[in-house]
Amino acid sequence: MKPLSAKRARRIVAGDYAGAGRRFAVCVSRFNEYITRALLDGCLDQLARHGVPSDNVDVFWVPGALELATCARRIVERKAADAIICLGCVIRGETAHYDHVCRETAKGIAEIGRRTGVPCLFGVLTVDSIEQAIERAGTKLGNAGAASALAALEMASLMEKI
Ligand code: INI
Repeated sequence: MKPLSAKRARRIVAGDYAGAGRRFAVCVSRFNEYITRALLDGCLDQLARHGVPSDNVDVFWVPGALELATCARRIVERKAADAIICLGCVIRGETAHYDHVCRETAKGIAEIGRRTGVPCLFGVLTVDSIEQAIERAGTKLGNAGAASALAALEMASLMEKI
């Protein structure tokens, strides 16, 4: 990232993507597992590419998106990670309580980050169809798991620098 002029601020701080020495936890939902496995794959690949050794990555499976925040909170309590990546997939066409699941999942995950200062990344697809999910799980619109891993790397670094 190009640094802004130092004259316009006392200091300018941004996280980097260096993963060596950092610990990450990934909480992943079994619901829509065909999709979430692809997100997990993209996430783990991105962490490895940025120097995070596999010994520093824990993966926790939960039943559905609504359980992601509960799992993340326990990880924070155990001081087991510098950042937590939550992966899931909620598909509107297949659930009557889509809005409720999306809202509560997003709120729960965001709250953990805000309350504890441990970055907690929202890598949950909220889509209208399985086709849209596939597009975001490693095909034409990238991989949301990989994108969340990058955000987690950046936030873990930033938290250390503040
Ligand atoms: N969980 C998901 O992760 N994705 C969904 O699309 C979904 N649907 O369709 O309802 C879903 N529901 C389960 C929910 O997350 C909880 O696991 C369940 O309600 C038990 O608390």
